[in-house]
Amino acid sequence: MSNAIQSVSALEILDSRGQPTIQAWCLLNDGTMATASVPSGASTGAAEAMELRDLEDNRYHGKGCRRAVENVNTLINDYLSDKEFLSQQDLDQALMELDGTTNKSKLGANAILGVSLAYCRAQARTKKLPLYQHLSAIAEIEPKLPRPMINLFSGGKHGGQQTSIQDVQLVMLKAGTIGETMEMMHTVYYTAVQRMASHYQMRLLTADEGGLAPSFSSSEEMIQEAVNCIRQAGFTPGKDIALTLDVAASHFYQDGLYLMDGTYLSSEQLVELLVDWSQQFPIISIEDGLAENDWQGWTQFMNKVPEGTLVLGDDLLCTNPVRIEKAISEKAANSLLLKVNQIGTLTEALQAYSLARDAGWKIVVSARSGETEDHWLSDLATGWAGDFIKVGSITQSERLAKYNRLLAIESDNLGSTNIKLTSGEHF
Ligand code: 2PG
Ligand code: MG
Repeated sequence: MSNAIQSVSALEILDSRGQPTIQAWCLLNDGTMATASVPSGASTGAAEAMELRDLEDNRYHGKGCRRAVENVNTLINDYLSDKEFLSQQDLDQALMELDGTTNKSKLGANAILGVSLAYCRAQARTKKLPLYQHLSAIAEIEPKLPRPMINLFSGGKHGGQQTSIQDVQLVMLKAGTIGETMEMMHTVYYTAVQRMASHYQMRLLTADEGGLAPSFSSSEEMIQEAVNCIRQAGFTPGKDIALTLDVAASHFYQDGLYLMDGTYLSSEQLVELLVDWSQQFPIISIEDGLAENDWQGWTQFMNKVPEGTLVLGDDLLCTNPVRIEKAISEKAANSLLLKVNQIGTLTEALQAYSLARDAGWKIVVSARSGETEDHWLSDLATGWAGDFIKVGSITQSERLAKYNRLLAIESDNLGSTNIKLTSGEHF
C-alpha cells in the first residue's frame, strides 16, 4: 500500500485577481507529498461545475473558500485516507460518489479538482515521472508540445467592456519551437505597446490575462490593430502569425439579440459578421462566436465559416461530455476548449477530450482568467497532446509560470523525436 493516500488537506490562497481559491495537498503512505492549485474563471459558462464559495459578505465579498477547504480537510480526507486506488479514474470516481451531485455542488468543484490534481502529481512523483509523462500514460496519448495561442488584446469581461469581444490572440505559425514562439510574441507585444502609446496615449495597462486593453472604438478596430502590430513587427499576417478570437458571445447576449459594440444583432447577423471577419482577417479560430444556448446559431456558423477555421466551444461545451455529444450530433462546433475546472476531475476532462478527438475535433487546452503560479496545465496540454494551449499574455507571472514550464519541458526533450511542437503547417 505504498502509494495509498495517507491524507489530503487544503488551504485558501489567492489567485491572480486577488480572489480566494484553493491549494490542495496529497500525502502518500510512502512519504511522497504533492500539491496543486485550482484556477477560476470570470466569463464562466452556465453549465460549469460549481465552485463552492462561502457567500459570507464580510470576507472577500462572499468569495471565500473556507467551506471548500473544510470539505477537503474533513469529509474528503476521512473518505480517502488509508485507501489505495488503482488508477486516477478510481480516485476521481470515489470523489464523484462522495459528492453525489451532478454539478459537484456538495463538496465544491474547487475542492474536488484540487484533490484530483494533487493526487495525480503525487502519483507522478512516486513513480519518478515528470507530470506530463504520467498524464500521457494515464490517457494513453503520445505527448506533444501544444502550440500557444497568446493574448495580445482584451476587451469584454477581461478588459473593462470597451469592446464586446473578449480576446484577440496570436498563433506563431512560423515558430518551430516554444522558444521561437516566445521570441516572436515578445516582438509583436512590444511593438503593440509602442503603437498603443502613440495611437491611444496609453501606458502599459493590462487586462486580466496580461493583454493590452486600450480604448478601441470597436471590436473590428481591435482585430485590425492586431494585424497592424504583426506587420509593423516585421511579420506577415496569416503566414508567420495568425489570429484567434474569443468572442465570448454569451456575455453580450440579451433576450435573443447580441449587443455587439452598441448595435443589436440577430444571430444570423452575428454569423454574417464573424464570417466577414474570417474572410477579411487571418483568423484561424473563433471561440464562443455565439451564445452558449444559441445551438442553431452555432450550426449556422459551422455551415458558413471558411473551411479549416476552428469553431471552438468554451461556454457552449463547458468541458462537459453531455454537451459535447450534443454539439457533435448537431454539428455545432469542431473544436473543444478544455478547461478542467469546468468539469471538476481529470477523469471527466479526459472523457470530454476523448469524445472530441473521436469526432476529429481539435483541442485547445485552456487556463482561466483567474490563475495561480501552478503550472500543471502545461504538463496536461503536453501529456495529452493538445493542438493548442491558451494561457493569456506574456506579462504576468501566473501566465509565465505556464510558458516557462513549456520551455522547460521543451529543453528536457531537445533532440527527442516524439515531443516536438504541434505542427503549424495545416493552418
Ligand atoms: C475564456 C477564459 C480564458 P475565463 O473565456 O476562455 O480566457 O476566461 O476564465 O474568464 O472564463
Ligand atoms: Mg472563452
